[in-house]
Formats: sequence, structure tokens, C-alpha cells
Amino acid sequence: MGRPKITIIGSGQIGGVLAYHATSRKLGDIVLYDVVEGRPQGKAIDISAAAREDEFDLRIIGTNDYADIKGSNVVVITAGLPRRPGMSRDDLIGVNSKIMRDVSDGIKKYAPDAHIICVSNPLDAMVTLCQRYTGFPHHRVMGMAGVLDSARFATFIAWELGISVRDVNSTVLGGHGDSMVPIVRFANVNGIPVTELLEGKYKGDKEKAKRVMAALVARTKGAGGEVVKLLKDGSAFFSPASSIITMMEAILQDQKRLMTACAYLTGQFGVLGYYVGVPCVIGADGVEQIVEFELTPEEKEMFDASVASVKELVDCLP
Ligand code: TXD
Repeated sequence: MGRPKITIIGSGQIGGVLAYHATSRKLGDIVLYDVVEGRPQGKAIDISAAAREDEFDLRIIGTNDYADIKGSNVVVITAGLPRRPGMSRDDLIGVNSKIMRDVSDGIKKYAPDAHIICVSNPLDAMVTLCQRYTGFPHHRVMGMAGVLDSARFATFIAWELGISVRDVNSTVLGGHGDSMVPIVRFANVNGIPVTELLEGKYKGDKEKAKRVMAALVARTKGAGGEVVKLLKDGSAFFSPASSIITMMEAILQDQKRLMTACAYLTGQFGVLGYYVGVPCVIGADGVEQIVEFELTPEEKEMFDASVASVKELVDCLP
């Protein structure tokens, strides 16, 4: 019985960390691809040399040839430029759209049965292009953003409450941009609403609790930019890699986990024909189900505004 084959297109910051993470979780053999000669090969040798100490028996190769991705079960796309300070994700659209064309052609030719997890920014637009260029069924082409945005929200809640992040549940929907929608009423610590925990912390001062929650929401929306500003020469890469692992594992192990993924909507949440971040069940068939629920009027207004900014970007794609 063969091991799953995982291809990572783009062997930069996220690609490298993701490959290492996937091996230490023993998820499958890895192919690292990049246009830059030597980068994927160097990282593949480096990660392979960790195998004895980290106790994994997997094959990791680096390549500049799409033929090597043949037969991949999952392909993750991290190819493209990251943001620099002062840039929005949308500023990357021109250059990353061209890259998406090459990458999609390579995948279509050599890994026609793969599931694709797209990561490159601007996320919602890049997933849309990838699906158009490959022509793969929508349930096999998804984007990673919501898992990360939700994890960031959970992290800031945990810090504020002084509680383990592992007990924090949080959901962020919408596009992967400044208009993303953290759903405050779903944020809880093992079932206890965060709003109530904040009121407890601030001794019943509801206004103060509201202000703190608003600050957590604002920090979540700006978390990617906060890291870019600090790093100065790139964007977040450890947490994106971990979030990709969660999605990859759900597919490869048919976990049917519910998480926010950038998925193609056919009327759900009132959206027709666009990729947007929504709650999905992820398993061996990719996006197996899109889980709908009633948004409050306030949430709906924010979600619609987020969808509108996705549409604006997608409608001017090449
Ligand atoms: O939540 C999310 N979806 C994201 C997305 C969170 C953080 C960063 N996000 C985006 O991922 C970011 O804005 C970028 O568009 C991608 C990749 O970020 P990373 O930090 O890994 O960028 P790097 O280190 O610059 O790596 C990109 C690699 C680099 O090695 C290039 O040589 C390669 O992509 N590249 C290509 N590979 C294959 N094919 C082509 N055409 C190509 N062009 C560049």
C-alpha cells in the first residue's frame, strides 16, 4: 500500500515550514516544487536529514519539473509573492494571477485527480482562478484562510482571558481581507460565551467588555498586516502552515471536520457563483458539505460587505 503523495507548489517560507510539518506528522511523501532552481532541492535534503532524529520514513524530493508531481493526492499552492509593509493582499493580484496560470496548468497536466488547497493571496481571487484554469470540480479546489483567521481570533481571546487556546472555539467567515467577519456570538471557551467571560473579568461592566471584544475583532482582522509590519520582508508563515496541515489531514484521513474554508457557493448564504470563506465539512471528497446557518442582521450586513469586496476583485480578474 503506497503512502499519500503531497505536493507543495512554492517552496518559500510557507512551503518549507509546511513540508517539514507534514513530515513530522507523517502525512505522506512530499514533493516540493519551485521555479527557483535549488530552493526546493535544498529544502528537501535539509528536511530529509531531519528524518532520523524526528523518526519519519518518508520520501521528500525537491524539483523544478512538474512531471514529478504526477499522482499527487493533495496539492498545496503557496507560490506567489507575499505582502510587504504597506501593501494590501489585493496589491498582489497582477503578479500572482500570472503565477496561478502556470501552476494550474502544471497541476492539470500531471495531477488531474488531486485536491487543491490554494494559499496564495489575494486568496479568494486566486482560488477562483485556480478552479477556472484547472477546470477541476469545485469541491476539489478550496482555499485556506478561515482556519488561520479563526486561529488568530482564538489566540487573541486566549491571551485576553489567560486561558489555553486549545479550549477556545472561534469562527471567522467571509473573504480573506480586511472585511473578514469574526462571528462574536460563536466565540466560546468550551461552550461558555466569550462575551460572558469578558463581562465576568470586567466585573459586570458590559461596555468595557464590548470594547475589549471589539478590539479583539479588530486585531484579528489586522493580524496578517501586524505580522507583515513587524517582519518587514514577508508575511506570516508558521501559522499558515499549521492551518494548511489541519485541512490536509482532514482530506487525507477523511476526518469530516467542520472548519471555515474558502469554498464555491451555489446560493448558500445568498451568494451565487463565488468563492468565499464559509463553514465546510472537509473529508476525502474535499469540500463535502457547506454548512449554512442564520446570520443575524448585523452579521449579514458585514458578511455581505465582505462578499462585495471579493466580487469587486474577482469581477476584474483576467
Ligand atoms: O492565509 C493565507 N491564505 C495566507 C496566504 C497567509 C499568509 C501568506 N499568504 C500568501 O501565501 C502570501 O501572500 C503569498 O502569496 C503566499 C506564499 O507566502 P510565502 O511567505 O511562502 O512567500 P515566499 O516565501 O515568497 O514563497 C513563495 C514561493 C517562492 O519560493 C517563489 O520562488 C515561488 O513561490 N514562486 C513560484 N513557484 C512556482 N511557480 C511559480 N510560477 C512561482 N513563482 C514564484
